[in-house]
Amino acid sequence: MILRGAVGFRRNVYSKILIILIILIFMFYFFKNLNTNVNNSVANDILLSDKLVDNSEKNKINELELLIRADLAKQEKGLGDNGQGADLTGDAKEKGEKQLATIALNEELSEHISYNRTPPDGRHPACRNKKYDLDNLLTTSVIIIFYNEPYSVLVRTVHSVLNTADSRLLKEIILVDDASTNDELKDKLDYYVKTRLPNKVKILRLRNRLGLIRARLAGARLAKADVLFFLDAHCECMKQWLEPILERIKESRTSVLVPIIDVIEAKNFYYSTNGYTDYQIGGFTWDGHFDWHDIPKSERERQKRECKEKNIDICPSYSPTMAGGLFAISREYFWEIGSYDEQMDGWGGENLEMSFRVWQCGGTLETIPCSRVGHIFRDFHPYSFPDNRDTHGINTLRMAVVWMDEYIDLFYLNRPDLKNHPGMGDVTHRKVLREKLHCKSFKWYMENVYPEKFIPTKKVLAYGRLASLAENLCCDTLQQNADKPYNLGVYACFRPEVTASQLLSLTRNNVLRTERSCATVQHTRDSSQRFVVMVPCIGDDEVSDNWNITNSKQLKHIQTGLCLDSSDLSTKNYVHVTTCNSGVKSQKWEFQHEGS
Ligand SMILES: [Mn+2]
Repeated sequence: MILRGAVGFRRNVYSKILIILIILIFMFYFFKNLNTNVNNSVANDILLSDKLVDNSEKNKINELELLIRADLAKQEKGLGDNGQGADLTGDAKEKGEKQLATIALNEELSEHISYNRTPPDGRHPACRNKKYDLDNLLTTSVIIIFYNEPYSVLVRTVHSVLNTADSRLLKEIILVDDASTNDELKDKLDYYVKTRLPNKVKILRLRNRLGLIRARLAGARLAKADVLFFLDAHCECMKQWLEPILERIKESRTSVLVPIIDVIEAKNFYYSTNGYTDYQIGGFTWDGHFDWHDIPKSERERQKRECKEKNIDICPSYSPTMAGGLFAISREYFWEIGSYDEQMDGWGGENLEMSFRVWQCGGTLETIPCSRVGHIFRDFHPYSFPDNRDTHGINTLRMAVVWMDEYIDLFYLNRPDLKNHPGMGDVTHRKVLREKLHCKSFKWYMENVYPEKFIPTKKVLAYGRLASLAENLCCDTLQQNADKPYNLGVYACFRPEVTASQLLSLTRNNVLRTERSCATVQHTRDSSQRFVVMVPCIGDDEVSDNWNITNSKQLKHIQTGLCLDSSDLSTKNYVHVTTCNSGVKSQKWEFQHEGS
């Protein structure tokens, strides 16, 4: 009984195990098949999207071929040649104007202009006489990132590179599609490249939008030439733009180079060359933006001492920063010096980060005047940023924390909103990089690379907001364009933090100024009331307008003897100077901080 019972029990267990095993095996095969089905359908997708596969695709190819032929038929021979601006008529004109308002670019006109239109030759005559040994120059990989770029503009950029770069110098053009959503940039572009362009043009398709910085890194990882040349997707290259750059990198491997960036107008595609010598170099503002400024005297002196060119106009110009869209760098050096901060999202800030890093870590940043590339400047940015984050601000914060040392306080003074910002993320690996490369301090950079840069809190008698004691009004730039003269205004005081628009300094040279503009007094016969006119300035020394704080807290313009006055003003008005009267409250002002 016991035995039989035990055998019966065991038999029962065996059969249960057997059933479970069968179920498991069944499930295993079921899911395995499911898996291969999934894989097969992915494989099918890939096959389907790969052109020139089977007969069912023929119709599609014919369709693409027709589209491309229609594009070519639309182009008007000679239109826009030699960089001329062009006009459309009728419906096309209207369409172009609408596009200018919505995407800040006349795409219709771009489609009427040949991919091969010629830019002007705006180079300095001394550049035209230069000879280059093409067989012994370095090679270059041109890397172009695009996100929903107008198709014809992108294709013209590629043609322009192919038309102007000697084949011995151009190893490849790598187009990186940062997950564009515009259909034209998919099959049609693939087909165009495959059927119309040489093999050295490659397209890398990113599955998800990575943003400019990581997309560039993806392109750079594929590149094989000696030099990486990053271009925006809306450029046209002038004759011999590559040669002087490649020559300079061969001579100085740690020089990061930018061409002169010419303006192509978004409304009529006019390529403007703006004279031979009248080019600008890069600076920055303390709120973390790039700006342009003239070549300072000290740099001209350096060129006279160090440049081997006979004509000083074509010497490389040291530039404190770069705009970032167009530059060339030795491929090896790009990786050695820390490529990019790959945790920077979207767009913005990476150009100042690279500029400071290159200078502080032993390289140089130079503008090469014999190399010129046209760039379409748009009035506004037509694309949204991923998740609508202020990537420019956060990227700039990451940069400032790693590279600016104690000068970061000036950044926070202009951008108090970014102090302790939770979106910054971790920058430890960039600080480690700075250590590893034995980079110099930001103080060194300021003193040696950009000594003419104004520091709002140093060598000043007072700084901060300049508040009226009569009303809740502070002097304010009203965010007017600092590239040209504007009238100083007043606005309700921002408290507790000062904002960039209310940040003024009175320097030890008695100059009243913002970071970029110096205060003068309007020239007028009517002396009773005059506006305060802010004019662009770099150094204090060349400014002939001086201001004093009097014992009764007036701000007195020395040359005219008039005093700053807030009477009859409301927010957003222009402030004025008038006859001094120490008894009126509207002439009493107070700076936020004493100078040091
Ligand atoms: Mn651009």
